[in-house]
Amino acid sequence: MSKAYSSERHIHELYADDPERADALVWGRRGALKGAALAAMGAAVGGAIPFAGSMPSGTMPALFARPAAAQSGGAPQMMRLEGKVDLILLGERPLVLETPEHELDDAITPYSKFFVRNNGQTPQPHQGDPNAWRITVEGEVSRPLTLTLGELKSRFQNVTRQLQMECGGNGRSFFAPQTRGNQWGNGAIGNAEYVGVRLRDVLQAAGLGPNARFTGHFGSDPHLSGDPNRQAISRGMRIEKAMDEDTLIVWQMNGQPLPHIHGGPVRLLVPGWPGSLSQKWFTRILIRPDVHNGAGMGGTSYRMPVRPIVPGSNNDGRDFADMESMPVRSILSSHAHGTRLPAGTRHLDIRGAAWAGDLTVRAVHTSVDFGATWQEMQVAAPANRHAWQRWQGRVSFPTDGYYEIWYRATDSQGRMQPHAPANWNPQGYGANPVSRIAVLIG
Ligand SMILES: Nc1nc2c(c(=O)[nH]1)N[C@H]1C(S)=C(S)[C@@H](COP(=O)(O)O)O[C@H]1N2
Ligand SMILES: [Mo]
Repeated sequence: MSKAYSSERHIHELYADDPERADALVWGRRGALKGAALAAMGAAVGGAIPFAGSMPSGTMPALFARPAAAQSGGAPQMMRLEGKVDLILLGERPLVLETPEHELDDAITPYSKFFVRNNGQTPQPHQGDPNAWRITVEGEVSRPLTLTLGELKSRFQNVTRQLQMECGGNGRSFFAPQTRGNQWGNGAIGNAEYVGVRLRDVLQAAGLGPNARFTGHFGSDPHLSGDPNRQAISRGMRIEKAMDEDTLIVWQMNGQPLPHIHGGPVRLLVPGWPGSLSQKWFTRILIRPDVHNGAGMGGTSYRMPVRPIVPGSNNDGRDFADMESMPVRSILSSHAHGTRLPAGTRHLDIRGAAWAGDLTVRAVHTSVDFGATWQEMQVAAPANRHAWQRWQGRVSFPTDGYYEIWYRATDSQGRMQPHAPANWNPQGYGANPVSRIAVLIG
């Protein structure tokens, strides 16, 4: 919470230590916020709560909600890689860096603000001519191929696309009970402009056999243990997604050679599906008759319950299904959580982005009265299929005080971000609840 304001300590601390007890004290048994509790909460958030009357019972003010990235309840730890802004450090080994949501304010995410997710060691940067980098295509093909980057560039049609790539675990921190893995907020997303070739064109050159039904992806990054016989990550997908015109092998990001940390010289870019499919330091694709069995496949990895399971329960994931198109999500990028505005501010122009896996976003709505009323924002068309969509609009505040801006998107099939994350699963995929930021006026 950069730009956050301080507030009376005791309720704040109570929320940090024991949110359930704090909630019970504030809301009491009848779940109505009034009298002394209302005054206490107002004091704690640093201002009156004009729409307290429409706060759903049991709602923890956004200001007290555990900062997504703070594993231990404290302020998130930041890290600055060369050429990047401060990103939220979720893990050092392997290196995992989340973009603060309000930094995702560019239509095209620059290198400096692009999240980083490694599963293994960061490999040594490729030495020498990048055009000599080789990839192989093998398995259920009639002509196994080895192609240099130079050949990829010259033999196949080069395409330029803006594509969104989102970690399968984006939003994981919103699950309760907490699930294992990096506690992402909404910032494991980037929308960059890539140059590459269609994986489809390369697979057609290799000639898909009659049993070509799935892919397996390989990269050159060493396993965390250093064991050369183990993969850092090696995921795969249905052949239909490999043949999608937006699934690319890319070497350029935002007009520059693909940066090393993002998989340069060459990576896969599989937009709209879990980011783990977008193999960095890409060396090999195996075409298979059956589902791939590499690291990150099977069990509960990137797999979701088909029938809901009891939150917090153990499950080996045998009956789960591989996660494919990512669910609808929105971010608010114009203002940080905890923003303080001058007394008398009555309107605020806000903006952000929204996306929905393979689908598009039909609408984005915001609420400043805890979801009692919603207002439709303007949503731009995507630059191309699989690019995110920017949204903007104006919200109004009747008086000074503590507000929350809630925001939620609806996809082209009418599915909306839920009020609480649905379909709890052991590794915390697909949490896309309505998001909110706290704003204090005066
Ligand atoms: N070779 C390799 N590719 C990889 C990974 C990895 O650890 N190694 N991480 C995957 C995951 S889980 C994600 S979300 C994206 C992150 O890409 P980025 O670091 O460029 O943001 O890369 C994917 N590709
Ligand atoms: Mo990921």
